[in-house]
Amino acid sequence: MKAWLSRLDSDLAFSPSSPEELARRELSAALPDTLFRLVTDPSLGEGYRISRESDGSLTVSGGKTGVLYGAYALIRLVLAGESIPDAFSSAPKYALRMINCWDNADGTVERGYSGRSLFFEGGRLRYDPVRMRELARLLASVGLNVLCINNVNVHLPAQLLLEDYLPEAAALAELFRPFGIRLMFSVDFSQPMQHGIPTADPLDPAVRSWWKDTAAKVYAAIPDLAGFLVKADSEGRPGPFTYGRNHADGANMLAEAVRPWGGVIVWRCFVYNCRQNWRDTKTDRPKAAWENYAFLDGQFAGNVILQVKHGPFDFQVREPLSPLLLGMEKTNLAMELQLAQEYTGHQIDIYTMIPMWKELFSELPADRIMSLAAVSNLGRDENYTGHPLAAVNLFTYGLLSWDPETDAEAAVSAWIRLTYAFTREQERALAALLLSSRRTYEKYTAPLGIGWMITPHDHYGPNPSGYEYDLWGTYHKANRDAVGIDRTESGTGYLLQYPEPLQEKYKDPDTCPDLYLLFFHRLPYSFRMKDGRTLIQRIYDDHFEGYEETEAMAGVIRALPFPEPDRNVILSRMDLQLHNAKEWCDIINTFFRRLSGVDDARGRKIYD
Ligand code: GCV
Repeated sequence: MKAWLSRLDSDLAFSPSSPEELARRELSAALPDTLFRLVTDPSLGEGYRISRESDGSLTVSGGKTGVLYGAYALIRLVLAGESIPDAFSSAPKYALRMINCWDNADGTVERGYSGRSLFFEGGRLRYDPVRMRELARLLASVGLNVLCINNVNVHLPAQLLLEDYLPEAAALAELFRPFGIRLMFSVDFSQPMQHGIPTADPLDPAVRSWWKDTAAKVYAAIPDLAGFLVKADSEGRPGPFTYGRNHADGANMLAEAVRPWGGVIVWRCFVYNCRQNWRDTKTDRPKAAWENYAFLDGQFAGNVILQVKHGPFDFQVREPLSPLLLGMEKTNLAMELQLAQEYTGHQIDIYTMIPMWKELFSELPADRIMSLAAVSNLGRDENYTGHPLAAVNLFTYGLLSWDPETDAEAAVSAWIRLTYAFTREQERALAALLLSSRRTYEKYTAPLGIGWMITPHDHYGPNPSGYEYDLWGTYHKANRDAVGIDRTESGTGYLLQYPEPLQEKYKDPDTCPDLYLLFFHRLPYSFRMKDGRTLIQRIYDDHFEGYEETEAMAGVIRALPFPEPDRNVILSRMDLQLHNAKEWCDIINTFFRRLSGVDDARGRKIYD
């Protein structure tokens, strides 16, 4: 058993028949000296209640899966060396707590940094059942309950999950079921066209009945399938626009097909013009999701969930909350996060996400979303996440999707305690490092919310103008005088998509929080920041600081007694991160120095 359950030594060679049986076996192994009783109380649903009886025994009550979540909550406490309170209870805030894998049938993983797919190889479903149970246990131990196993970019033959490989997919679903985890499949909107139907028009009767028949067959094999995940009209994927239909037409057609079986359609809102002409100053990519969906509010079926990326671009280090998440009050919404470190260091650089997620939640009204999704950072590497420290993101994502009030520091410390046998001082040092790692990465990469200075396509390492004359709509327009995009009313108008008080928060460059400054404003290098520094000096300072902080981080990492094999992986990746931070620092500072002609006020080395 790996990651944070490495000290849970119970045997996973058995195949549990139900969450209750699993809970019983897990508790007996982890708390061998404690008497406990499991009580199934359907009224508790996924929630649980734990109480200590007068004889010292523990009663764990919960719904069908609630008992399992209760058991894992207890086990987490015990493994972390915490005392067990006399009574406590909990229930998840979000109904669907999803992991979206971008795994392809050929065994590759799009934006995967932890090895090949855990589920596919050679065009087929192929997996190690013991590892699957290990994975299921990791996910269940932090309350995650939906696993979408295939890429939203559905490539042949992955789409055959619904057809040729359905029996294998059903066997996989059975394996995950006792862990309270339901599978979900990404589907290709044009799939009926592979069956002699000349169109995928969502209003076409033949298309509608193909999806209904297919859903009936799929649900006969996997009655508890969570539903289908759809990327439509996005980055070349097929969708309703081809037929002059909108996304409510498309999503509702699929929703009708899965409704009899209790399924949902999770419909992604990552729709924008990915063939933009960089000369066109009217189109502003962050506006796209709102423009494509806001007017459809209230028109989606009850079993459709719109899944919106947390920011209006695409998982950059810093983006404001997507206005779509604030706007669609009559629609079921899920927020999409990305555990895979696509733009945030490829699981080479240390980047702990929970501080960022907490910022997002602080701006999201309490009941606005009903589910959470995260792009997986999992793969076939021994440790599942490539970098052992990247597991903290999966762990804390689970806790946060159960309870968004989860405290960042407490969650990170709990992960450390479960994963490593450290002293309190070592634990504090690692927690401080992890909690500040996102800010450090932010400092040595693109400045002040501008994003996109990363190497195109691969998305690791600096290339400040790499996307500048490309077709993806991701421009910073740095010239010798200024940098950034004016997205206020006087510019692209993106800011107008926000309600108050957010418009007020961002609209004036003198009061806009520094870290979002260049996301919302185009400013001269001589602009005075709130602390009196010029913008250009702040860019230089941040980059030097980011590198210095990475050097300090390396010192802490090297001194910590990580066990093997983690130590070796962590140290070698730390060296790569140091190199990356140096490249970013020097290249970005040189880029701006060459453009602006302004020297560093502190006389540090910036290359000519
Ligand atoms: C799955 C970005 C990524 C793509 C990803 C896409 C998406 O564009 O670079 O790899 O495709 O987002 O979220 O659909």
